[in-house]
Amino acid sequence: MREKIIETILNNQDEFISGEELSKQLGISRAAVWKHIKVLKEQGYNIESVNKKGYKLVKKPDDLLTYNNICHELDTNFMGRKIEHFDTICSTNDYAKSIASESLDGTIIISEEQTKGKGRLGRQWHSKISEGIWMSAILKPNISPYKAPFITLIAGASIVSALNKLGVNSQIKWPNDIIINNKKVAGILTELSAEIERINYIVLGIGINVKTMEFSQEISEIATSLYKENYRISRVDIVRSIIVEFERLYLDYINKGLKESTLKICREYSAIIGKEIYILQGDSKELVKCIDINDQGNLVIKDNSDKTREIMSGEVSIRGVKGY
Ligand code: BTX
Repeated sequence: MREKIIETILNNQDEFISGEELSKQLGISRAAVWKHIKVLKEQGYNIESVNKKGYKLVKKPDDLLTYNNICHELDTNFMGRKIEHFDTICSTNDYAKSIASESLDGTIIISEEQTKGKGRLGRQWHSKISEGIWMSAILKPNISPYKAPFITLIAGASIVSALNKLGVNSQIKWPNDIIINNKKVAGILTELSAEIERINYIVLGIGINVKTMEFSQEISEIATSLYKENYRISRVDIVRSIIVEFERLYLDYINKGLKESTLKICREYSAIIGKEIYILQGDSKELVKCIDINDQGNLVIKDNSDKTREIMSGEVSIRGVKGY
């Protein structure tokens, strides 16, 4: 409905359109028109409202995550060739899964808000309106299902690489968190639909806190945002940059089996290699030293009896000794 309101106001060109006229044309009440206009203003639309004249659009927001804003002269082969942008949705991952079978490889779903954003293992992901990037990509790689977890590492590598190119000093907390100053700024949720031999599709969900200044109490100690860390970067630039970085690393892996470029970034920007960390699994908590990320993308650790072990992503959660 909000897109229709924008279209109607735009069709009126430089003239004001009254609330009454809008409600007549769109078949909704004047109160509903007012509510939508309020949200549009919150989203950054500069809409002039003058008593007895109505509404006029002065400027569209540059930072809205629409197809036009993101894909203008974007240098990719298949990522983001189709983008669906929502004002609000339950979860971009859930929606992406519901349309994945009929969708093109590289389709991206983005929403300004998620009402049921998800983390791993059914955890909640806070996704307030226009404060972050809540997006999912539908991927259809021709690889064996066991190779799919590496795509989480590719996503992590492309996020830090994109952020660092935009001047943000961020790190990867293997396998699926991006952190700044020991706090979580982004998370990755990879979901797979597969048969024994082949992948039907992968939904790669990425959540990045961009503009949030105040987090709910439950996560205020562990979460941060780019704005909170004094990085005022446009969401559109971040998404564009991630898509480009991701496609490069992903095609290296899918088409040529190359992992080196991803692993190099994961090691170079690792927040945990060389440090003591806690490994959490169910109710158990073990203090170990993190040694490396090996060529399979698994974490290599030394436990307290000095034994070297390999940990696969998805098995565990990790906490730093200091901070998150
Ligand atoms: P995770 O399970 O590693 O992290 C979830 C945990 O992180 C929560 O239990 C909570 O403690 C904390 N948390 C929740 N919200 C936030 C937040 N906004 N910032 C920092 N910490 C938070 C990480 O799972 C994977 C998250 C993927 C989110 C994307 S958004 C687009 C896509 N759609 C969807 O439903 N999920 C993905």
